[in-house]
Amino acid sequence: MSFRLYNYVLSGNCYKVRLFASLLGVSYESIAVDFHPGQEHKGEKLLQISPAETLPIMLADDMVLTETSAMLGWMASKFDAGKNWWPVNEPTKITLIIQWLGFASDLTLTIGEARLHSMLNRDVDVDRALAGGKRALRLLEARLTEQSLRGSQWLVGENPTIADIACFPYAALAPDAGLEHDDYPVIRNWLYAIRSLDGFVTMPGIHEVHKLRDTENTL
Ligand SMILES: N[C@@H](CCC(=O)N[C@@H](CS)C(=O)NCC(=O)O)C(=O)O
Repeated sequence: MSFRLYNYVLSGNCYKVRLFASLLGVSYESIAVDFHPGQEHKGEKLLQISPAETLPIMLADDMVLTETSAMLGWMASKFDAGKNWWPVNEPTKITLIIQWLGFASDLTLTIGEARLHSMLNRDVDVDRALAGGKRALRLLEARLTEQSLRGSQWLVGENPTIADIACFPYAALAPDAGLEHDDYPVIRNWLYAIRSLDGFVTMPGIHEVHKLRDTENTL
């Protein structure tokens, strides 16, 4: 196995790693953690592995990783032979990708927090989280609009990169937090483009692109 992932099915951050592993065709060992209601990520067993009290946790190459940006960067460096997902030799792209990886953390702290409240009844400052989530969706819409005028569907350059993977889950899960996609047509196109990638996998709240025709039982 290439790495071990301490994983929770409803976590958008864990899903970033599951999705990227599937797009790269990489297999890994998944350990299910009872995040809710068990709070196992704060329990003795996991604190011995990582004191961060967050999921996911990745064990890879003797490292204990707790930041999904680092996990995606490591996976791309290790398994993407074409170097499109993390184009190390292109300084401008790498810089912009790092910027959008930072933005992905803002999505966790805004949409992710509001979603914890609406789905798991977590006590959070919902007004702050929702206001931040709306601001983040506006920024994302503006960036993707700018890119579409350049002829690209993706956040950086002309191909999907780890920036798209990092920002995708919480942008896609915004309706779970009470933020609908209606006002963001370019985000909707981008979500569709990611859901159409070969190797795409779902999580609860994010479904596959609809098949328009059942190919197995046609007339
Ligand atoms: N900085 C980490 C944060 C990961 C994170 O916030 N994970 C959430 C689950 S999606 C978590 O474990 N939160 C702890 C909690 O809410 O108790 C990253 O971006 O990867």
